[in-house]
Amino acid sequence: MLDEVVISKAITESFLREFCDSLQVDVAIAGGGPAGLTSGYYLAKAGKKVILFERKLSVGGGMWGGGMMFNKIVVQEEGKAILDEFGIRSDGYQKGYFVADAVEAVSTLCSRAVKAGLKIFNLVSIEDVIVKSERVEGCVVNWSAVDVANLHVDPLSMRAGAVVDATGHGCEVVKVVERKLGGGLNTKTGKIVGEGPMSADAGEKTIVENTGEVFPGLYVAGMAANAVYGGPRMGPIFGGMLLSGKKAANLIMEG
Ligand code: 48F
Repeated sequence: MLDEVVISKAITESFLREFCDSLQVDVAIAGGGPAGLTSGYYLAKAGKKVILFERKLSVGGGMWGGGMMFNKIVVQEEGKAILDEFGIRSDGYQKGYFVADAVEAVSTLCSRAVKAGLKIFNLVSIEDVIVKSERVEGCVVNWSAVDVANLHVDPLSMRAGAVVDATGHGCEVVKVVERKLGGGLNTKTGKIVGEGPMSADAGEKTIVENTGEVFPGLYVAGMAANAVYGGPRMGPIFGGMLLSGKKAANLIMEG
């Protein structure tokens, strides 16, 4: 006969074992959109101990909804190579444009990343970072529900060799560093420049250029990179997100 207490113990004990094991990692990623998942996949595949915190119940960020809830995504030639590597099917639309199913894209990115070794904690937000000797050395997390309910509950902290801000348009982790340290970012103003209006081609190019270490120990990837460095948004073309996630992973592995 199934015992409710055994079920409860199985969940809590195995969750807490993995949570404790995650208090000291090589890389912590904020945000489980396409950039964060891609970064996590390449880092985990290379043998890094990597965890990802996603504020919402489900990962995938802005990818599920394609463009204006038409759940298809577009990628260009360079992005297609990453779709192929993950095994995400796509159809040629016209020269240089490929269309994929948004649900297949998110679910496959997530599945391949987790199977490569990425540990995902959903329903958890990164709200702060640990900074020592002017270097980000970890992140500070809390249940998203605490924030939603506006409860006064202290967070917990975990140490990480590198933190990746893949929080999308909000560039939330970089914002915390800017606010608390009064700037000091590796941008032309030392502060967040802010994202520009829609320009698909320029946005896709600059997002890869803008991916990198924005403060010692803190990397920025995906739409957050253009929000920090002042690149344009690009709408529902997603190759740049995948390429940016891969670039952030490579930079961390080289660094
Ligand atoms: O927004 P999101 O999909 O970011 P991305 O990977 O991709 C951007 C595209 O979806 C789209 C676009 C493409 O043309 O412009 O917007 O750069 O995913 C970001 C994820 O981060 C989570 C958020 O819920 C979303 O799933 N997130 C945001 N802030 C936090 C967070 C936080 N502080 N802690 C944890 N997760």
